Amino acid sequence: MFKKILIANRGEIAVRVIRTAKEMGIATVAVYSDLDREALHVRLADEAYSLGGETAAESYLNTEAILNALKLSGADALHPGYGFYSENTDFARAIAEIGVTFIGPPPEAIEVMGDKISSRIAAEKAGVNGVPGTVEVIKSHEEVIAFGEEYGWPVAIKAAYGGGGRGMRVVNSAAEAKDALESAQREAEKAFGRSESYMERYLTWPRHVEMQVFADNYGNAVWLGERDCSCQRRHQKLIEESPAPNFPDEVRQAMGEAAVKVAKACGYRNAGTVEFLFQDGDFYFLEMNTRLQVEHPVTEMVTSLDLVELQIKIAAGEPLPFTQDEIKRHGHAIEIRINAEDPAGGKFLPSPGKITKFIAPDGFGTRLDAGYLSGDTVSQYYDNLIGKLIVWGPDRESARRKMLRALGETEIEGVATTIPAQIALLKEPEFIEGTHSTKWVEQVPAIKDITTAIQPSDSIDDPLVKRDVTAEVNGKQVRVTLFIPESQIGGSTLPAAPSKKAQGKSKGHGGGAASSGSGKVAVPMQGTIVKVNVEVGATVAAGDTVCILEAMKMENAILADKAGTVSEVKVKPGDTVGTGDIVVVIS
Ligand code: MV4
Repeated sequence: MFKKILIANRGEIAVRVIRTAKEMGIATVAVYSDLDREALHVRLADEAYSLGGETAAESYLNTEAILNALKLSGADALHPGYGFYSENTDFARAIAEIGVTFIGPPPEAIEVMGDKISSRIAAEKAGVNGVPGTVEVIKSHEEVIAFGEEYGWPVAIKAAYGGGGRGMRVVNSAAEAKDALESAQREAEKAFGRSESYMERYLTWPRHVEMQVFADNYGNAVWLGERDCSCQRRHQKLIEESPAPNFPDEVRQAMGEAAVKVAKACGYRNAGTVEFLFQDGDFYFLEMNTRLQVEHPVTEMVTSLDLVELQIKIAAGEPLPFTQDEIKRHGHAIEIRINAEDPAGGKFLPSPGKITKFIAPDGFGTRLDAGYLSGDTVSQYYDNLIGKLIVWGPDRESARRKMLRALGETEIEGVATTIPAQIALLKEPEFIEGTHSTKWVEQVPAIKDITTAIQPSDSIDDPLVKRDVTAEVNGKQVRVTLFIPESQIGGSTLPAAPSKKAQGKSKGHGGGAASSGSGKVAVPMQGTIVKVNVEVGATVAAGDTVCILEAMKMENAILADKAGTVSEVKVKPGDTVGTGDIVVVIS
């Protein structure tokens, strides 16, 4: 077994892994960016190493800094969590080269499942079908028309090297084929650098049902059960549950066996998830996620298995400790993702800031996996998942009621959260009946009616000031870096220095409230300008798009807040902007 695991991640998933490693008697090593110096995962780990930097690229994606932390700590294994390096085969190979075990699948399996066409071919070879369609790259729109005429409309055009719905177009008739193909290829080229597309029959009311699998190094592979993640908005999951509602046991069995076949076909090891679309009693392979997923706790709650413990044991070379027949599922689990986003008006705008109050729910069958406590700050630079609330009940309706009860006692102030949206969704008849689909959330009127004002934080930030001082440890001089609250510096003997600029804090949610009507058009969130629609001297009407901001994997139109003449354009395509930055001035 490993002696020391470095967790190359942050937030709730780093906390999640640290907890299990500690329970197994394994030492834990955290890594952190400058902004996460006092984050919960750092506080809980046995040791912590600075990566430096603020953005993900500067810190959690800084290979050299992580390799250095591995060397300094002497960790013999690394858990990547999800995101960041979890599906990066160059990184997995780089740590293997210095003798550190990557707690995850082999790089070859990650590569096979990394693109849509090769994963679809791998699944089909294993006898598991995707939605009826082609595995060849589309050469002309005539192929789309021929396919639609043969299999029926609508047809989905998808990016071969994409994901998350980008580069996907729904074609309803022959007349739409040409424009849709061109538009899909353009978006794929822009998003993924490759325009290749393929097509499938488009399912109009599918559910997203995924199957958790595990494989060891000795040819054993099992499925643990499915999760229904249909309740999502723009590919951001809001509610996940297991078992899937209205899901016959024969289908579960067949899907589980199909998932194991896919895993075996690609030489899979460790934890993986095979995603399917489910409609009218049939399921179709979509893709395989070669990592531990955010929603893994619902599987843990119904199987009573610790998936992180299993991951660590398998990576350490232990065989799966049970056979397929020994896996038992009982009851029903529901998870909601608590994101620092403001669902007001159905917009779900990022809401970073300091969590000034966080009262966690409790009680029988209630589990909170959070990466933050009261007083911690959610940075604009990372994923804004504060944590997950997971409940277990003997059946779906009791779990649903327990979730509403638990959400009712949860209090979060300082940042807005998605909780009001989840409360509304959990009360909708379609959710209660389990007749919703992946297209449902966007149609629920109650979501657009949410008026949650952000609970503002009135605490004044006391920025930390960095000081290098000389200290003596057992008589030996060492240079020590201290981070001291600015307010405590006044009367001290430490040298005075200009205070660190306070982190950009956004108060102007909802499309640049700070500039409303002023003509100073600001962006509501951090992102990249992908298009500028106006030039100096142009006449604009209020509501005209002045530029397109790409943020949170989506394009957002930035609108003129008043009519007038453009007097300044401060950005060009490719520029990165921060929350509240002014992009265009209208006079
Ligand atoms: C589909 C589909 C319907 N028919 N394919 C979107 C992202 C990508 N991973 C697959 N996606 C879909 N593919 C066919 N042939 C509907 C979706 C889809 C979806 C799938 C899973 C989870 C959420 C979704 C939301 C919208 C559309």
